[in-house]
Amino acid sequence: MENKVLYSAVQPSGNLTIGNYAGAIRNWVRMQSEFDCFFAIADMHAITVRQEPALLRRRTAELAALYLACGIDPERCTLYVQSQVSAHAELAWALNCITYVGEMERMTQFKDKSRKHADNINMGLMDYPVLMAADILLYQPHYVPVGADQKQHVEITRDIAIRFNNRYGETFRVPEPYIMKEGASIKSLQEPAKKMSKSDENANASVYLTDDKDTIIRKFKRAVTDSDNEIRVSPEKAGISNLLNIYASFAGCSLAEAENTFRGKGYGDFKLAVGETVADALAPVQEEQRRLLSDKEYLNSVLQAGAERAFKASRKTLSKVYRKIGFYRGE
Ligand code: ATP
Ligand code: LTN
Repeated sequence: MENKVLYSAVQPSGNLTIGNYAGAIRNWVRMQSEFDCFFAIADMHAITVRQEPALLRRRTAELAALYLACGIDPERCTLYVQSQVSAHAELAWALNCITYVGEMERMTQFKDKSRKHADNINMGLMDYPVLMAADILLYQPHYVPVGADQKQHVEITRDIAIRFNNRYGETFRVPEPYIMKEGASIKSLQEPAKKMSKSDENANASVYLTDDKDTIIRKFKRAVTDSDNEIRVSPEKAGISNLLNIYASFAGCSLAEAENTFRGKGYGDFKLAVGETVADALAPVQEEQRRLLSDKEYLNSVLQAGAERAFKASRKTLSKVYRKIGFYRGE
């Protein structure tokens, strides 16, 4: 029997955080033996907010190197850059024409980002979920692993797929979101009600994968906690709960084990231990990413092979869509 198909992507829109790592990339590595995986670098999504061109280019390479450094195997998976495969933009157009403006206006991320970028509420920002639906549906995946914040986008993808199938006949597989539990939502170190995000303006709120050990420890030492001194998971203790979650995720233990490890300890020692655990877990990945970035020839060859494979798979779906819609291809 053929393996089930899995699709996911990350935007090269900033320095990746430990949220992206624990909530996304690291889990994919575990899944590649079980599934046929497509992993994209979503540079077309990244330009829905302003990007400096040279930086976007550099971050795309860095993200590709990071995928590989984390253990994504380019022989087993299709790793590619979204803008190198034109079917994404093409399918997005077709899907735009069966998606309603009202649906897009109601998306949580659109509302958040419109508030944050009030001077640049462009069409792409609103259309973001449709492009994401196109990414996914082109490859007919069974599962789409994402962090909890992206679940709504996978749900709208399902709605769009079902709508298209109803209107034009069975065309797309309707994918399932695959939400990771441990590490599914890593919060900001400064405002633990918010998720940790690579575009946060406060550099102390996020731990970046490029941070060195001293920086990581310093950020954890400054993490917001509370005024009592109990180390346990509780809705009233958002800061401490977040640190326990991060620890569990990087030490590879359960939340209950993390609580046991630190029961009776002070906040200072706890924060130091979390910082050291994260820094030590990241060190080998950082080293390998640096090595790969100095070998651009290899990196480019991986991405080119990935784009070729993605091109073939995506054309198959796009041709089917164009036929169903009624685009003339010669009678
Ligand atoms: P931005 O700040 O640019 O919106 P982001 O940091 O939220 O970016 P995305 O590119 O939107 O990151 O997300 C990439 C992947 O990482 C997604 O699967 C997303 O759900 C996951 N992810 C992002 N932030 C976190 C987090 N704090 N905890 C767990 N997973 C996360
Ligand atoms: N919007 C996603 C990145 C993304 C994605 C996708 C994720 C773009 N296309 C397709 C899964 C499937 C995000 O994580 N911000």
